[in-house]
Amino acid sequence: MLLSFITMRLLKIILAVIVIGFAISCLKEPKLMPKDGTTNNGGYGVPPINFGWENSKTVKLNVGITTFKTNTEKHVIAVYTQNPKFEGKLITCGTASATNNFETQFSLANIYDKVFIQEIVPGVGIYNQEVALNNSMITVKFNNANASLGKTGNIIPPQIDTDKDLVPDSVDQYPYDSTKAYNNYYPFENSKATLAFEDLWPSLGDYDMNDVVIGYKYNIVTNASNRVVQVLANYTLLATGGSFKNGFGVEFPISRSQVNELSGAGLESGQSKAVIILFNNMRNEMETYNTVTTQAISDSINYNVSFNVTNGPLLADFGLSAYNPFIWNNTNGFGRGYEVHLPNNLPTNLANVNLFGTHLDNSSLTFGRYYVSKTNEMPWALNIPAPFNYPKEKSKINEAYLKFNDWVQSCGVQSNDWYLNKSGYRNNDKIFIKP
Ligand SMILES: [Ca+2]
Ligand SMILES: [Ca+2]
Ligand SMILES: [Ca+2]
Repeated sequence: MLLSFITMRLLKIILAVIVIGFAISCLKEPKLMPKDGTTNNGGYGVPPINFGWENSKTVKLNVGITTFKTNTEKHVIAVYTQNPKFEGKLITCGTASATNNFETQFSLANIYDKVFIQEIVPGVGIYNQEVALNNSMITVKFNNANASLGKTGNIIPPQIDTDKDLVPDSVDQYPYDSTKAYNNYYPFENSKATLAFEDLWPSLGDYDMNDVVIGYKYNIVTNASNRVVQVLANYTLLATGGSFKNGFGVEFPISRSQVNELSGAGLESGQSKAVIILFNNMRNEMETYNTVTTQAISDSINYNVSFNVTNGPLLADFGLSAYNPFIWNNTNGFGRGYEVHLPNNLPTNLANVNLFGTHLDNSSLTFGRYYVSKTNEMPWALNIPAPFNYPKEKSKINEAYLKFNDWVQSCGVQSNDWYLNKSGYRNNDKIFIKP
């Protein structure tokens, strides 16, 4: 009796230790290196171990249909944030057939916990399903019995297919081009995400996150077989809040040789993957910082970039995301090797990995850990999946955004909308708002 009581107590204590351990480590694998004990953490307090600083999640989606009449029949799958009748935004779309499910991969802001999926059957109608994003890999089946037929606009015109790519004109976003069929977006067709960088790497910055600020969006064009054929990108340089001569580029998950007809940027040599360079020195792009309200304000700088992809990968492999954007410090005494990426994004071939682990950087090729600091795994860059009003010069991000600490301390569970302009979320005195 006593023995079993002691055993129960022991079990409860072990369970409690396990639960607490999980809670402070963001439910991820244990940390591999000890923290160095210094206290410079940008005023965020101590973030939980292994906090990823991510405002978006990656979702792999596999949509199958069980009711094809013939092996050649093709249906279109479209994935929205919610029912498009109620302002749902299109994320991704493609073809499903009896032999191939529609597989896709996309990054979506953590504020979304479900998606709305349509199966569009030419000549018949639209079937709808709402799916919870409770897993990073989601499998969905349409058997046209578990889905409700759309009530309006459900008569899809007859299967005229002008370009003969087997996607009917009515659902082909390029009805006169057999090499293209669908548009896929990050973050959305009519909305931009924002990259905010600190540029003092491998030293720690002041966390005003405004040294380089870039708004951007992607349209990844796929063909009738769900393969990537073109990348259409738009970037806007919003702020250059520092005296360093920073450059900016993006690495894409294809080889350099697959890029053709690039316009609006340069294709960097010495790289095995496709790396496009928008500019080498931000001070040549923008005259003033756009972070100081008493200083003259520069216009933001717009870059339209496009390239074709030869032998393109499936969208399920290429994904829809920020890809791998980075800045580097082109100032005398630094150089091309001083790359700064989003936390735990890989360096490019041209990064100087001998700088890893120097000063306050805690990157390690051995441990597969990149661009987080020794002091509490702080990032040098954030990706915000929405337009973002960045802090003024020398205003820390957590003083400008009042829910930021809550987001960090809760491991991203609470206040995952910290960057939105909601009542009580911002201290506008600390935020740069263009007059
Ligand atoms: Ca077509
Ligand atoms: Ca087409
Ligand atoms: Ca700064």
